[in-house]
Amino acid sequence: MNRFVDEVVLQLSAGHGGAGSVSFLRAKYKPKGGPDGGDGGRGGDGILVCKSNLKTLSHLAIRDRVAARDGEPGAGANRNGRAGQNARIDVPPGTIVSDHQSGERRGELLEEGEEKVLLRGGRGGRGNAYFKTAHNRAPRFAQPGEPGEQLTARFELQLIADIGLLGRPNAGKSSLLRALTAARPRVASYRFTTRTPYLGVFRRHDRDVVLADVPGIIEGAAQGAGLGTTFLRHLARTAAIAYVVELGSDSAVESYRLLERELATYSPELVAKPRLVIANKLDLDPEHMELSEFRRVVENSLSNTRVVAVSTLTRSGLEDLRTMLLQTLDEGLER
Ligand SMILES: Nc1nc2c(ncn2[C@@H]2O[C@H](COP(=O)(O)OP(=O)(O)OP(=O)(O)O)[C@@H](O)[C@H]2O)c(=O)[nH]1
Ligand SMILES: [Mg+2]
Repeated sequence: MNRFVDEVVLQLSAGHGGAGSVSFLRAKYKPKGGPDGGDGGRGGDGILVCKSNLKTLSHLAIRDRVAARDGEPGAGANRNGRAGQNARIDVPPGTIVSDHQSGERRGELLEEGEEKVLLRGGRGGRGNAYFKTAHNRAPRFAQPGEPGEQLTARFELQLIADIGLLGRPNAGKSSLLRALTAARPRVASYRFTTRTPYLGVFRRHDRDVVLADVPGIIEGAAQGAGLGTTFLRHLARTAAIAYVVELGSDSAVESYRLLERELATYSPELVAKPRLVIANKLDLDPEHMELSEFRRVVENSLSNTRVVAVSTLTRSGLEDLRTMLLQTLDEGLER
């Protein structure tokens, strides 16, 4: 399954501990043998494992529960039960797991190979052999196993990118990702071509910069219009945001304001990140009439906001753009 899934709720349970055994040695000629009930085995843990070959949570969306195995009960002749097998749950880097009911964050996995025990299996119960004392040489009781931990877990994926591309549909975000990186998202002349986030990497001064192309946002996106704003979660980890507007239809200023507005409604933290403004489709504004006006408005409204003009069609301005993206990233990393 290749669907892009970035949110899943799953019922998770660790294994219960096995019960301790009540047993007495029964050997010929030894009618009153001592207690020999073994301990139960511990229940398996629920463990998260970070796997960088995974890019989405779609492999978890097809299940509704994951359970580790219970420990086996103890038995006579002091035999201890075997421990239950752990449940290992693979997740992509950038996964956050929280308690679905309380919202409490329970874990976050960022790097390949990282593991986290999310739920502990129950301890096995002691068998009756353990309870033998001078006063009670033949205990007729043993401990039950402890229950394993349970959790209704919410898995949320936040992609790991340095800079997010934010823009209205058709502004040319995917074209930019194609022009700057080896990523190959679809580009088309209709709105909402991109329906799921897409990552691309470019190299500059021996550093890798990861860009995230997310679906376009429209007026009212924060209230769910268009594809809504839930995919903006993938901008949460970025150090900076690049606003992409298109020249050529006299809508650049209005677009910019709309992006700011929708982003502010979604998350004040995202608006506060360092930003770069990319005016794309410069080829459609050959006299730079719209560009000059756009620059004037944007650079006046926020003193340290820079505007870079490019055309992915003619490839003009792309070198400057790479340099400025790196500068903006560094600004974000210094904070
Ligand atoms: N003239 C011109 N057209 C461009 C330029 N960049 C992109 N386009 C065109 O604009 C249209 C939209 O480009 P996309 O890259 O798909 O836009 P997007 O922002 O990813 O759009 P959504 O995925 O729908 O949000 C396509 O027809 C592109 O060919 C440019 O620099 N100049
Ligand atoms: Mg696109």
